[in-house]
Amino acid sequence: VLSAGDKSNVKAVFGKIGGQADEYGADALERMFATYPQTKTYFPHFDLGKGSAQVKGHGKKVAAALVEAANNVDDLAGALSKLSDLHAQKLRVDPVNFKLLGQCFLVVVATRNPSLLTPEVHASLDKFLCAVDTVLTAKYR
Ligand code: ZNH
Repeated sequence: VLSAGDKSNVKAVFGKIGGQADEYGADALERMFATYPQTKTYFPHFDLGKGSAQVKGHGKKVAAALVEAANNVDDLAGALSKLSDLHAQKLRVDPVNFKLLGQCFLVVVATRNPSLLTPEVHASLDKFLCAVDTVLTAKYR
């Protein structure tokens, strides 16, 4: 459960990332595909080469979903309801992969904005990403 402090840390992170969220999203995906190649199996229809326009476009969508979630941190289930349906019913991404993307996102924040990711903020952002995972995989039955 995210405390009030976690919520304000998460909002502060996305506030700082601001207009660069798209790039963070694309970097996180690129890192996930490179570090955990098994995740590429969900994107057979994508060009996954470095600088791929498809990866950039997808990074933008993922980042927008995270921003939306951060803006609705008190109602993640509501904010992510459609995406939750999509991942459970259509995409059927194995839940383990969400942890991998979350790790990659944290590393991207750490490398692009080292001073931002204090241990406290790291913990809050990790909790937030886990809460997002939980919602996106909640309808798998
Ligand atoms: Zn996912 C899709 C988000 C994770 C896989 N996604 C998607 C989208 C979004 C997202 C927003 C778009 C939708 C529409 O279009 O409507 N994701 C997300 C998030 C997360 C995720 C937020 C976490 C955090 N995913 C994931 C993972 C995976 C995935 C982990 C694997 C690995 N997705 C996916 C796919 C898709 C998606 C495959 C589809 C793509 C295309 O376009 O085709």
